[in-house]
Amino acid sequence: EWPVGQEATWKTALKANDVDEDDVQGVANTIVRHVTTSLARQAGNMDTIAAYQATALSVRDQLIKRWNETTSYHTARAPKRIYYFSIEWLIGRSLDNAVLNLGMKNTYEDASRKLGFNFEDLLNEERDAALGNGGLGRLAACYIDSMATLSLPGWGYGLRYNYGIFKQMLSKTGEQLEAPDPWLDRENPWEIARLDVAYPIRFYGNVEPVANSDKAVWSGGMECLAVAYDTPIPGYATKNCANIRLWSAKPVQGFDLNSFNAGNYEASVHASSEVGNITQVLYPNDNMYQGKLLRLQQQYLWCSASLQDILRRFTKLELPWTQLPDYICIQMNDTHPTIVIAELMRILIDEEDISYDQAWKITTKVFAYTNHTVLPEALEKWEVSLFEKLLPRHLQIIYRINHDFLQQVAKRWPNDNDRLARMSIIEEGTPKYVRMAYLAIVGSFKVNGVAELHSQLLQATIFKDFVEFKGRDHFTNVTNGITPRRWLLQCNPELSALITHSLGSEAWLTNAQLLKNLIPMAEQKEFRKAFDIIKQNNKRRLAEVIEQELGITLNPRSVFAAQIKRMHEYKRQTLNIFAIIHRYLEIKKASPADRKKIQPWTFIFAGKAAPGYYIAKLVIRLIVNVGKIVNNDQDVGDLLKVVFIPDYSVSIAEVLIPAADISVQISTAGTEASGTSNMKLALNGALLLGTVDGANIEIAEDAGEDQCFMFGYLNDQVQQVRYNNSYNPTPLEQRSPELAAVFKHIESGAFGDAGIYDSLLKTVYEHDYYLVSNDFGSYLAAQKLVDELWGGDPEEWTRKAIITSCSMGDFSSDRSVQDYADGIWGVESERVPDN
Ligand code: CR6
Repeated sequence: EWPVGQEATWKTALKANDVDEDDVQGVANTIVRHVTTSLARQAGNMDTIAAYQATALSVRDQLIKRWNETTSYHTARAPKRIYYFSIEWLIGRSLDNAVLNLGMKNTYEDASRKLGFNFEDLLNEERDAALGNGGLGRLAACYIDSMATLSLPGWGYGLRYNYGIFKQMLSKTGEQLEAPDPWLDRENPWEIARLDVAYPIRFYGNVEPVANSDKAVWSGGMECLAVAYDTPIPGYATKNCANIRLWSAKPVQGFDLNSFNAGNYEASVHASSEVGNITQVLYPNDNMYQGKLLRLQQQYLWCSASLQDILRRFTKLELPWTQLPDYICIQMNDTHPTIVIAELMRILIDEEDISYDQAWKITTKVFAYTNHTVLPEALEKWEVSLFEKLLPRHLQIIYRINHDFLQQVAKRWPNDNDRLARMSIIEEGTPKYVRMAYLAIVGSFKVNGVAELHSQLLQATIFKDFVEFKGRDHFTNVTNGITPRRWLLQCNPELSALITHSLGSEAWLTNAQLLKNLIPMAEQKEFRKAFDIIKQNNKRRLAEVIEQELGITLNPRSVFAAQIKRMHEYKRQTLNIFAIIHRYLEIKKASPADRKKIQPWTFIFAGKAAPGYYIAKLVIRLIVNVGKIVNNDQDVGDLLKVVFIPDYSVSIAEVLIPAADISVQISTAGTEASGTSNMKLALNGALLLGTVDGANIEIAEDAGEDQCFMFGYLNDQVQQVRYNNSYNPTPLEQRSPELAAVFKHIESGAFGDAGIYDSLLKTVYEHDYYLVSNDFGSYLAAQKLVDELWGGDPEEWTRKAIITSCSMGDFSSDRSVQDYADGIWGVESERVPDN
């Protein structure tokens, strides 16, 4: 057991480092030790930043210990493991979450108080780890939390971008400005650099076939290294600790001195800095594909390094390759990692001497693919010429995969050339493209969508041919989920305490289904009162932040309606802001007596627009400028406020979500695959004001439609309405006189020079692809119902809020991850024994 030295010495030393969960002095000792050693400061010279850093390092020690125990346990047991490949990890802050999951929040609060610091202040020193755009990246973060909590043997793999999602600022005229997010400028206490875990990655180069075999030799080109950085992720109420392994690109030693740039020192240094570029920055697009070479380099570096890492772990078991699928499963979060399919084929064939057919049998049992969108502009297709230049061997393999695949299709449907063209992994034409989603389907054993409607749509539309070919069983649904640890326990401590108190235990934190036992409490006045006071407190807390940061005074008695998500035409922030202008015009028209009957609203927006997305940026500008007018109009007073909170982030969401009364989820039916802010808001007691789309449908089913305000055209009507908008257009005045009046007001220059918003309004005047004008009337009608309930029956409102919140058990990411584990991954819990 003890490889070197004395067992007794080792044991004493290991014990000396242990800190009991409730040992306040012990925790304080570790914090001070980190100040004076790790941070090289004098104990007296400790500001809040240093206190945060030392505290984080102290927590990290705890995590690493658990991480080590988990790793040894899993190595010894050698279970099947799940690897979650995601190009985005939108983690946010870690300190609060970590101490909560460790069950040590009180201990850390006490220890920091005794050292002269307020724990809350320390939490606010932390920068968000914002290595993601929106829902997809945050989903990965919720799933790794659940994997750890369910004690599943699994890791996440991703990229360690030096710059996360850009920082959003607003100009004086309300335009979005983007600044870099150098989140690693300050030491990142949550990561462990593993400079010894590094893999070579090749780009470009030449391929030589090997005679009489399926093999080829890929050589030359550019080589670099992918170096591992680990972020331990603690489970809740388990010792298990998962890991996110992120890769950073580094030049390989002695880079190119011989072959590439012989004798040219400066050029070789330049080339090595080019390598560093690969993991510089996260691409800031959400639901939008952009075929950049550097992005493909990112994808390949990430996939190749992760796969090499996984295979190294597998080879230690000394098992035949045919058993690989019994030991590993790789879940592809969208198509971004699809190249990993060709990479596994390449390694098995070219490096492990396995025949093509055998390699394909193994490969297709390893991968599963999650699709996250049906929007055509988001589907990845790489230009063949670019692909061939960067990854020549992989393109050959993909051609072979496609050839074999199309032969099978042709056998089943002889002489159906249209079908072959539709299904080909290679899209013919000039230029040619590699369709990554098709490669992902063909190379996987299971494909899933992320909400019921979305999964149905996939099977009925963009993947229809593949359902016919592969069979229904190849496709399934796993509705998204969110972690109740971050999205209730951490962000809403008062409501969590009420729930724990009322249920008499904390078991709901690992079994969210228990929440429904509280539904009957909605009928009790006392409980409603307690629930309502908490909502008021959360609203006041948000109002204070907004007052401080933006100088806007909110009325906490107004309906807080939150639309917080990426700016996108399909999400229809437009519908919301146009309805706000309509409401403003109504207030202006009303007599002072009538104004008294109008219900007060606060509309809160937050979200980033992709830097190149002109229309989405124009919507931000409109929202900000409407806010400036409305918020300062004496006639309006407290009745209407419009707030755009800049630089939306996970940590801002944690303050916003508990304070919302209404959750605005108004995408055109059939466009939002799932949505996840809808789940977070509902869990925190916001009523759903939404369209019949994505996971809204399942939320309304579980909460009960009585609890929700649903409106708008249904998915199966959208095609027809859209067709009419384009081909039998009627004037806007006829489609919606209210919206026409709103447009007139905007065009009068009420919110900035006439003309600025013309291109935005034009999208509705013409085509109106997202049905803004068609759904406008029913959106106003739905808001009217909200008004009536808010003004008419506040007790009933609170009752609905309680029922909504307590009906969200199904939307815990524990349920989603367990569904994946049982239905797709075939992995089981491997819980580290308590002692
Ligand atoms: N943009 C979907 O649009 C879904 C998440 C997570 C999205 C959103 O409805 O909730 O994924 N899709 O499944 C993509 O990123 C492609 C998203 O976040």
